[in-house]
Amino acid sequence: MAMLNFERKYRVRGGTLTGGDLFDFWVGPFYVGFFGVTTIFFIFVGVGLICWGASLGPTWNLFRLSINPPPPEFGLGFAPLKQGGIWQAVTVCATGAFVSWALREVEICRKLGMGYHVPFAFSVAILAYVTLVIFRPIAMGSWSYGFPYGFMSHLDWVSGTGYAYGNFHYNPAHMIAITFFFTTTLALGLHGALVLSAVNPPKGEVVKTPEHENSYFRDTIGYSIGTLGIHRLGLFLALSAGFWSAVCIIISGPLWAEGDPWVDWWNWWLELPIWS
Ligand code: 07D
Ligand code: 07D
Ligand code: U10
Repeated sequence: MAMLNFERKYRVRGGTLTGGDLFDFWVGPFYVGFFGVTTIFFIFVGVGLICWGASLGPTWNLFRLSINPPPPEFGLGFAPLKQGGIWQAVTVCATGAFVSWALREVEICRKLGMGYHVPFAFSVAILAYVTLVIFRPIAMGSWSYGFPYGFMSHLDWVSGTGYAYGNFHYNPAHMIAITFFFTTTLALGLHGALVLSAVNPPKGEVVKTPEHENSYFRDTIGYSIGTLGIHRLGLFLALSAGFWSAVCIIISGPLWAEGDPWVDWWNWWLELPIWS
């Protein structure tokens, strides 16, 4: 069915989570809905606050702009706007916008009668963000542990936090997360390549079937996971990458901070009796 016909058929009322028919309409290609309105609200307030924060600061240089979290002395309290309060308000807006976006995705899934896989997947990204700027700062007793909102400054934070825990590469959950990230790109590379090799042949050649795809991997590695299976695996790999990222940072500080943190953690391995 052509897209325009399909849209006419499915663009009907219903499936909303809240607000009934209010906002149950489209603007151009975009579905609006109650959560579309809250998304736009949080984007405008959040971006407005960032612009205001920038206007106070020493520069408009996009690489140097940074909205910083409050200094440690404010603990978990509210900070004055110009001393980290803007960061706190932007954090509320960003979280509000991300959660609204996920709920708008849920409403679109309901309208289409589809599963909730996409909003579920986005929720894992939101979990990683919220772990960095809400859960971990709360566990550490101060908002100052959140990352600053700036192009370069957020990189400084990653580097600084990494070195604060010795060698961050020794963090076992960081290792698992990285392995999942690498495996995700490998799987997507293989999948994109396999599908194109089968269904996008040169002019004049016939399109191949899923049996061709299965046979390719059975011939190469002895097993094919199948056409549905590769999408399940891809989703699992990608979500695991985000999940273990959240784990690797929430345990850095709240759970493990002694000595030369992540390097010393491995002492249990060095001390295993089998080595002596
Ligand atoms: C391709 C989908 C499109 C999204 C894009 C990002 C903004 C910010 C603000 C210019 C894959 C849109 C960007 C809305 C505009 C200003 C001031 C997604 C795609 C194109 N980072 N990070 C980037 C964010 C964290 C890290 C780039 C966001 C953590 C490292 C971009 C968040 C840690 C490197 C960016 C976030 C961390 C980057 C490209 C939130 C650990 C890089 C992102 C909300 C996760 C790379 C200069 C991209 C770079 C980079 C955005 C969080 C580490 C500016 C929105 C604190 C090491 N990050 N980041 O393509 O070039 O994502 O940085 O959590 O090397 Mg980051
Ligand atoms: C948080 C993004 C959420 C995004 C959302 C959406 C918009 C809208 C609009 C485009 C999680 C935002 C949307 C704004 C945009 C439009 C229109 C994603 C998030 C909700 N590391 N490290 C990780 C590697 C080192 C350190 C994660 C590799 C060093 C610290 C990942 C290497 C040291 C932290 C990872 C490496 C160090 C991390 C990041 C290699 C520094 C974290 C991915 C090869 C000296 C962070 C939860 C992620 C983390 C993290 C990979 C090196 C420190 C596993 C491959 C040794 C402090 N590192 N790292 O989490 O776990 O995405 O965050 O060297 O905090 Mg690391
Ligand atoms: C997949 C797939 C598959 C497909 C697919 C795809 C996965 C096999 C069938 C999909 C994949 C692709 C298309 C490939 C490319 C995708 C990526 C590389 C991922 C990254 C994506 C992007 C970088 C694009 C990001 C764009 C976004 C998020 C859209 C932004 C839009 C809005 C914020 C508007 C949203 C609308 C809402 C909330 C409600 C509607 C309301 C209105 C329209 C009212 C008007 C509002 C305004 C004028 C204000 C808008 C404010 C904004 C934009 C912010 C302003 C910011 C400032 C700085 C000022 O598997 O199958 O094929 O296709």
